[in-house]
Amino acid sequence: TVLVFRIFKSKQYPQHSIFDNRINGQEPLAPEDAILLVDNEKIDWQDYEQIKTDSLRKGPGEQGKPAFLSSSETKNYDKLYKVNGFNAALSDKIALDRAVPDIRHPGCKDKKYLKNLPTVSVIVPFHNEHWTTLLRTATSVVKRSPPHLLKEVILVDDFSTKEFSKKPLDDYLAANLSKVRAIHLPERSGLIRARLAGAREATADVLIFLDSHTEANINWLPPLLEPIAQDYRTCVCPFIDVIQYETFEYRAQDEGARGAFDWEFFYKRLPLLPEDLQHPTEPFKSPVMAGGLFAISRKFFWELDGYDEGLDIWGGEQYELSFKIWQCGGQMYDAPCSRVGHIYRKFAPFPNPGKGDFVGRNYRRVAEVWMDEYAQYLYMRRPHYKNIDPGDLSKQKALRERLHCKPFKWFMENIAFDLPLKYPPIEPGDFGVGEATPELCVDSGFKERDQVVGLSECISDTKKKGEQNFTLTWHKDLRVKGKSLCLDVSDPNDKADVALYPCHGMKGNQYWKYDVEKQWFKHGGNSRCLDCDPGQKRLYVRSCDESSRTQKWRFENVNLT
Ligand code: UD2
Ligand code: MN
Repeated sequence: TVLVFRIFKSKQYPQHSIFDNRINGQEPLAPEDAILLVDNEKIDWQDYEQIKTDSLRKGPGEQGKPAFLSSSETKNYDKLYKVNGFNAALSDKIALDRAVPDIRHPGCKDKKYLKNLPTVSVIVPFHNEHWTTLLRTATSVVKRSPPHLLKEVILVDDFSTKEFSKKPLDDYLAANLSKVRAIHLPERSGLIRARLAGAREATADVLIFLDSHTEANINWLPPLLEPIAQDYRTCVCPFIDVIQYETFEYRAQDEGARGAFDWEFFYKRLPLLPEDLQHPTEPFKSPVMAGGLFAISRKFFWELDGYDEGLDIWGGEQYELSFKIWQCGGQMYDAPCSRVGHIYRKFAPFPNPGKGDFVGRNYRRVAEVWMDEYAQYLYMRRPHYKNIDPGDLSKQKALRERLHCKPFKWFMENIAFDLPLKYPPIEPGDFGVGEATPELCVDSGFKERDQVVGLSECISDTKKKGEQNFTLTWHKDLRVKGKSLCLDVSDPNDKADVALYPCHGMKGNQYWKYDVEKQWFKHGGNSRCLDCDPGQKRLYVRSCDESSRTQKWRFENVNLT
């Protein structure tokens, strides 16, 4: 193995050195000239014994299979649903340490990671989280983390009113989960200040934030930590899987996408880039995080001054931190081999805590501090934001100055370069795919195998018809969302039809390569391009032509669920 030298500027940040300042338990080096020897040996971190015992588990919800309540068990169903927004009665029936399915890309199983990884503090804010979903979060983290990497789990109780949140929780943790402790905030502080309170208590090299209704999947930690060990100014997000709110089934939401937003600040996703699809198990750059689940070095988090403390209750903090990371010298990645399940609730069960439009105010703060002239795109959709008083922003603006952070224009042009400025539309006619076909989208029209695919008017909110959601996967095929049908061209002739065929993942007739620059969808080995006749709403492939206006395609953003 090769030894590399790493030199940390520990004079400046002695308390935030990324690794504990010692090697193999020896006495810490003097912080002034700490030179850390890092062995770049890589190892297989997977816990094969646990994988094997987990594979044998049987019972409700085991292996992430959908579970159900029997008719005699539905007594508390309604009551618990109402206060949680998910089937909490069913959660109580499922083991806290249940086995989840290994749905990682097969290549993840062969991956090795640095032997020498930083330690972790996991921080989980919660407000009135249901007992068993909260404990399942903590249990899965402890169960699936190498013990010497996991220093602590801090549950931050944001002034919950449910009875177990105080002493019963503390007692349970003391008796069952020695690494997990709860801190109880004296007033409702919102998730942002709750995360900050947890981060201030945390002592490990890396902070990992999770929502209070999550489950860590197999070997989730090393893929999150390695990019940070290599460069401490890196934030890494896991893939977020779906724990279905009704059945607790554990499944993937898709095969990965780059995080983004529309100009009403709804979280949206952009397609992976061609180079990302080339390496499906490698971390890829993502413009913004979903918000709840990410790893960041403690040192970098505090260099960025954590979150803006003026952000209240819920919302907008994911944009604040993402913009800050990119604009102020960091980078953000999604790591496909790290997966964490999350319950996307059916509805939000919490009443507004009497704080008015806190989301609008949060958005205004983020826009004013970080988005420069691009803030107007937000205000165009939501003119009333301009009338909200954002409060004192001097601290945030001073930070931006002090860290010499880049302009938002840089972020838009270099990181979120494919985020359309016209999304969502202001005028109905604004909405479209491709320059020459401003109102037409590829539409598989609920057709079946072997049937030809065409174009139809893009679906707007008022016209809910058509089937226009596709996924470009790492197989480089284009799948109809939610089905295993792919866009397929078998005819080698000019203007060959595009038809639906079961996805085979073998490239060939189903191989599509998106050229970001030219906005072409190139098909198969013989390099034809996706083309159309807007008049006849026909779709076909033809030889690629730089001057054609009917060969330029754009992805509209795709909704999260
Ligand atoms: C998403 C994020 C969430 C956060 C939010 C925007 C994911 C999976 N989830 O919404 O983390 O970024 O967008 O702000 O990316 N909580 C408190 N105090 C409060 C309200 C919430 O502690 O006043 C806790 C809550 O118990 C949970 C976490 O904060 O653990 C996130 O809240 P959520 O689950 O309601 O947010 P979600 O998933 O809808
Ligand atoms: Mn959540």
